Amino acid sequence: MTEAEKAKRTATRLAQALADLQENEALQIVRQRMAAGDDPLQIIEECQAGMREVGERYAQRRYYLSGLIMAGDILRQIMDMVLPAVEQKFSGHSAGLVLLGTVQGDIHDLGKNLLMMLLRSYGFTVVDLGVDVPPEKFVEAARALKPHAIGMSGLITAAHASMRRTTEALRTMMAQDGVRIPILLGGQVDEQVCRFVGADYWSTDAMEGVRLCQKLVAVGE
Ligand code: B12
Repeated sequence: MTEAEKAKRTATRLAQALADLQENEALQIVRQRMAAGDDPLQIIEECQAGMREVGERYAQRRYYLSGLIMAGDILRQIMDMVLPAVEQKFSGHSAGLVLLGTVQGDIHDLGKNLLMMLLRSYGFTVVDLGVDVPPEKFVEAARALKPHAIGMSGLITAAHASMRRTTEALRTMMAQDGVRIPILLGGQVDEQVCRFVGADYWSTDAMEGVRLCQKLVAVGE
């Protein structure tokens, strides 16, 4: 077996172990790969594939809510192992300020937290409003902080309407205060959702979110 084939096989094993809720096996694979110096971002990407499969099984009623909870718990442990290894690229000065939150009605936060930790490891200052954040709270924080970007996360369908309400409230505040702050969406979103919400950008990839924020800060300065 070539090195590339071996790598692909262990990658599949990690996504599979997570999808099968095999906690010990998943953690063991990550431990071994971290010790072998594997790319932490690649590990995170494979975990996302495993989590998508968990979601599929839940939708097909092969898993119950307890399955989602277990998968979330395994992913949290994996993130704890992997994220400290993501290099501190720009230590010492802030690369920019980003305001983040999961919108009202939604409590999913693993993806948002991942984005937050990646942004921080790339030197950003992040203010995290948490989950189930009402539009007024986004507006209040954005008005006080004037961040370089505002990121909203949402994974359930109902989050789209919340994102739209929040965007409308933020646009009103920006018009009153004479500022223009880019609004980014993440989670279960796409181009159509972005248009419905009236946001500026969307991504389903935390690393792409970081690159986007870097570009926005560069443009804004
Ligand atoms: C784990 C999980 C849970 C956990 C969440 C734990 C936690 N602390 O977050 C728990 C058990 C709490 C949960 C609860 C529920 N869940 Co749930 N859950 C999932 C699951 C399996 C994985 C989500 C996840 O963490 N993925 C891994 C992370 C890393 O990926 P991510 O969130 O997409 O984030 C990535 C990117 O999107 C991006 N990103 C994320 N945010 C942002 C923000 C910005 C600005 C940017 C740029 C990028 C970005 O970065 C991340 C890394 O690249 C999904 C399945 C799926 N397909 O996603 C279902 C899923 C989202 N859940 C679902 C449902 C139905 C529920 C419940 C309603 C179940 C219930 N009956 O109570 C509740 C929701 C309650 C509520 N009001 O929010 C459905 C939603 C269906 C829908 N269309 O509405 C899904 C799709 C499962 C399914 N197929 O049915 N869930």
